[in-house]
Amino acid sequence: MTTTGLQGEMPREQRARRGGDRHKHGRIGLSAAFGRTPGEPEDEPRHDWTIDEVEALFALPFNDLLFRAASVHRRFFDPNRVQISRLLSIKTGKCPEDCKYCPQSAHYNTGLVREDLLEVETVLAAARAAKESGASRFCMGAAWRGPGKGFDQVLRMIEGIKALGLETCASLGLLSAGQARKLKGAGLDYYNHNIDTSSEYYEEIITTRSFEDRLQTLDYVREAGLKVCCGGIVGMGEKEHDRARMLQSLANMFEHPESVPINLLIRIPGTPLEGVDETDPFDFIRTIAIARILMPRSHVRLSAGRQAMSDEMQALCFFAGANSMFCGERLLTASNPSPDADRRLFGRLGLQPED
Ligand code: SAM
Ligand code: DTB
Ligand code: SF4
Repeated sequence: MTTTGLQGEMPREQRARRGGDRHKHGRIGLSAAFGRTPGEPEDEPRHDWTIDEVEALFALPFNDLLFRAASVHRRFFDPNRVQISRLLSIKTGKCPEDCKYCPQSAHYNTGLVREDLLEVETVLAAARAAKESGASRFCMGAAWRGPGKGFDQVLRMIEGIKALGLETCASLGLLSAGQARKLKGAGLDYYNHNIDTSSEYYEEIITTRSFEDRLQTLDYVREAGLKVCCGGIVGMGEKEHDRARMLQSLANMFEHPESVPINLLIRIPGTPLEGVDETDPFDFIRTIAIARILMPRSHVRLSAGRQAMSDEMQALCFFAGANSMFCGERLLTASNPSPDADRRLFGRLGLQPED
């Protein structure tokens, strides 16, 4: 029986809803908004959030929500430390999947320059540079449905990056149980695999695989003993209810993902989502704050989309509990703020990289 996804011995989506009975008080009251649910040990992460509770958090006045999120953040983390990861696209473009947000899908013409799987040495040189620039984790992304030929080459990359003393993360698409075990054997620390949105909205965004497929891979990743990096995207035309359902699915997993990337959609010309309405920055910050409250011990990553954010918006994200980010001019294919801009921001906010 699989274990990661969502709790217990039930089908996954049902498991996501388990525990709803224990906290069936609909919209939470003010005391819960400012603290913990009565009777709940303060430091015990919960896995039984109801949709009503999560939606009630979205409905809180902004200041109340941020106060609560910042209070949770301070109980579990130094609020002035941010974990720094560096991202590299090791295989770029021509992906068979049809994710409507993605510049790398072969279904859309985004003008992207495609690139075959990089050589091990090229990746190790990038990892060395990332370490020198202060990153503690090196993350590799591949435009694959899942690993095929080239997988052994990726295993060698992981071994080499580990030997440099960096943490490793890979995002290679759907995995088999055996592939997850091989990644663990090569020394991989984290596997990134996002649920991206609510299970209901998922098929509006991707038709070539299902939400259930993603949960299956996450189960294999957990069973192999890897840490999970799993989050989603805000700003794809989803409703607040979908954001609440996405966060509920993450928080009700059997174990919370150790890393929760919250991406702001980068609207890429040529993708079906290029013309979607701009997201209200406060709604994005709310999503970060609620991720922090629901998954108090996880690193919440202020992930893609920082280039379109003001310094003030990023500062509010850090206040709301974001404590991880990608540094370096490039994410996978899209641009990211320059290291200089990030250094200035850290200086102005008194933030320090996490060791
Ligand atoms: N192919 C693998 C997969 O889909 O799992 C790994 C790479 S994929 C690019 C990793 C994640 O990047 C996606 O799950 C999505 O959350 C994020 N992403 C891709 N394009 C994005 C965009 N335009 N804006 C924000 N996030 C994006
Ligand atoms: C994640 O949640 N965001 C990263 C990482 N995991 C692999 C990827 C963001 C990609 C943004 C679009 C691009 O650079 O192509
Ligand atoms: Fe392919 Fe991943 Fe992009 Fe989807 S998000 S098109 S799977 S690279």
